[in-house]
Amino acid sequence: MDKFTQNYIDGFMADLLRRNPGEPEFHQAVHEVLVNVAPYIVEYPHLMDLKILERIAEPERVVMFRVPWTDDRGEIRINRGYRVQCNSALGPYKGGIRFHASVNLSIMKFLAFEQTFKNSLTTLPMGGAKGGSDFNPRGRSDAEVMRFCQSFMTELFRHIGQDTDVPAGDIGVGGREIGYLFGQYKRLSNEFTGTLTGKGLGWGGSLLRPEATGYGLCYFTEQMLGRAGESFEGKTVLVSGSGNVAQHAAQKAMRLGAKVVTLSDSDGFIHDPDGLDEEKMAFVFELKNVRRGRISEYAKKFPGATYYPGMRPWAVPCDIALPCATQNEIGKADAEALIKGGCRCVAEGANMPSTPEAVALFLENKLLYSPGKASNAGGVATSGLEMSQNSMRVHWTKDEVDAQLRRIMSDIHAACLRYGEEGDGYINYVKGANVAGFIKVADAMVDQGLV
Ligand code: NDP
Ligand code: 2IT
Repeated sequence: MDKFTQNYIDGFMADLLRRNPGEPEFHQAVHEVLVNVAPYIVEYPHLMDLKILERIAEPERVVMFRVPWTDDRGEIRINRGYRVQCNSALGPYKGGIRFHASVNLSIMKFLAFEQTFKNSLTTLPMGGAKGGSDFNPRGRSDAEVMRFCQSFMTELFRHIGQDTDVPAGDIGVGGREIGYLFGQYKRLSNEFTGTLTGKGLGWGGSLLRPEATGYGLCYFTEQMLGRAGESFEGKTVLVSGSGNVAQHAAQKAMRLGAKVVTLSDSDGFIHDPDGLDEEKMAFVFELKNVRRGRISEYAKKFPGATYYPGMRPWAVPCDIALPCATQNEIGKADAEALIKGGCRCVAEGANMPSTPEAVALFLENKLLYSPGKASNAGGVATSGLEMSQNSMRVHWTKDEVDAQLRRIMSDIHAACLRYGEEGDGYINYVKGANVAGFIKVADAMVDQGLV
């Protein structure tokens, strides 16, 4: 890299750190994009003069609010709510809501920033946002979750709308929570609109939205493998997490002929050397989505499997890894273990699951490696399809949605190839996704003037 570009990167990061102290995840996400798009910005100096990336890294609006609620014992609880509306150059703000004890401003800003580039890659008209709360739904009754969601929405509702900002699910927010949030939004606004996605199928939801992130991840991975003359057939696959994304990634990989041997949660992971099958998958769906149990129960039910408390799955030998739990779940030592265990492909279902050190190792060792903003975009893309169906007041069939999801994942793959080719035939999907996602947002911002 030439000195001018390096100086631009160094100056940008110094300014970002000064303006946003104590936000390590946000710094990490911006830095990853910056190093890839800086050469492009240097090549097209009007983007530097117009401070396009500086503007993208300053969210258009950040809302932080008190969320008071009462637990089942009558005790008053206080949580903090967030909505970070990062960028609206391409369409209404769009992005999930996360309920997890770890939620803070840094995590919300990193996710909203990532979402802006991801949504650009989907080819659909959506800006980028993220929201959430440090509320921990684990162990809470349905009534407590409902009261929390109602209180959260009582403030959020004034900041969102079908043409303004359309939230959806993320960690800790699934069908149940979207139902409670939608009910309260409808009550306060006195309108039945498509202002949230991931809705129930009977009241405006899209077929395949629950499956879309995991299925889309596998469609993208198929494209990567296909280009290298390979497929899922007969491959050993590690999946982390056991929530929405992990469940459907595991199910699709299995149906495409892979042997999926791990699942996890924040307490540990299970290793099933025989691999998942339809019966085991049905158990996992019931365990996690109906009983809201822990993944350790899998090993009690299926004695061929072993539960490893307090550990992550990355040391299990494999061909393909699909991290689907949370940010920074693959560190340097985990990446080394994956490579040592024979892993040739890492496709991210979670947002930013690999640390910068892990990403560097994947790229140095020329793995097929795709960042979340490319390979997990199928979820938000199908949210975009849900918005279209709501606006048109129609309901597409599963096959119609699936065909569009496959087309979108294939288009994202093509965009990565276009901007990620390294000359020797190796595709740097990180660079491809960052540059392709950036160009569309940047061009729209140039067209729309200084706002
Ligand atoms: P869920 O809440 O359904 O599942 C999350 C899973 O990850 C659970 O198994 C959870 O275990 C585990 N997990 C969460 N936090 C941690 C942690 N700190 N350490 C270890 N494990 C953890 O969420 P999703 O499946 O929806 O989301 C998973 C990832 O995918 C996130 O990064 C999310 O941002 C991303 N994503 C989600 C999309 C969607 O459509 N839902 C779309 C695109 C990306 P436990 O039960 O122990 O907390
Ligand atoms: O990270 C993500 O892309 C999501 N959680 C899905 C967002 C959405 O609006 O469907």
